[in-house]
Amino acid sequence: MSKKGFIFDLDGVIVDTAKYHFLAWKNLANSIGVDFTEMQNEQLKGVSRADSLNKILAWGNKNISEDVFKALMNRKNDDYLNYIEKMDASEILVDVPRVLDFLNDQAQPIALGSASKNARIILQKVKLLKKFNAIVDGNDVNKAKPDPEVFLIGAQLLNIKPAFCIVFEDSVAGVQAANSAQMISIGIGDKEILNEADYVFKDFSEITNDFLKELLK
Ligand code: B16
Ligand code: MG
Repeated sequence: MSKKGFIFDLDGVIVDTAKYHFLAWKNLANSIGVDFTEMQNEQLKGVSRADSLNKILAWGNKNISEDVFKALMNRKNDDYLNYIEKMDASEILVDVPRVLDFLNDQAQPIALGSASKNARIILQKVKLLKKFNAIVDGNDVNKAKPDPEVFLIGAQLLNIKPAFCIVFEDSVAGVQAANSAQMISIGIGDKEILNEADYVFKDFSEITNDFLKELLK
């Protein structure tokens, strides 16, 4: 059995924090007179905080100064942090612990590759931080997904060549990032939406230990 590098996205793969991002962005957008729907929230998945605010401002035709922009980003994040403060292990998505434990048991290196600057706090809250050999989050990257930077840094930290890495992602931009890093991409979600991925599963309950063993060959 060979050593591979397994890289997990956070939001939409390990936990569903999209619902908290939605509430915090909606509060913020509405407070500046901009409508914000769940459909629009879909377009912010995997997108950085600053790029998300830029999209919301564009949807509402708003022009603001740099100082106000920073203040709005901080306000959204404070609100978001209040929501994730209450998170616990019950919010881990189905069968994620089984897959992480299986890979840990096989001594396979595991990294997190997330756009979120709050990734460490969230992993701590749901008590999964210790399962990861490396964490790459929004604080470590200059270029957002679909740029492969986040996953390439992950591979480097795990000391595994990109071609031997496997990425689990729920966003189109994330799947594209994994593909341009020359990694195997596994989409978690809808086959139609994630059609650029090498494999797609609805969730981890569909990913058997036998499938994981195949990836290790
Ligand atoms: P933060 P992921 C992403 O996480 C979210 O999908 C995206 O909606 C969010 O804007 C981004 O993190 C930044 O999050 O404001 O906490 O830094 O899917 O890359 O794990
Ligand atoms: Mg995601």
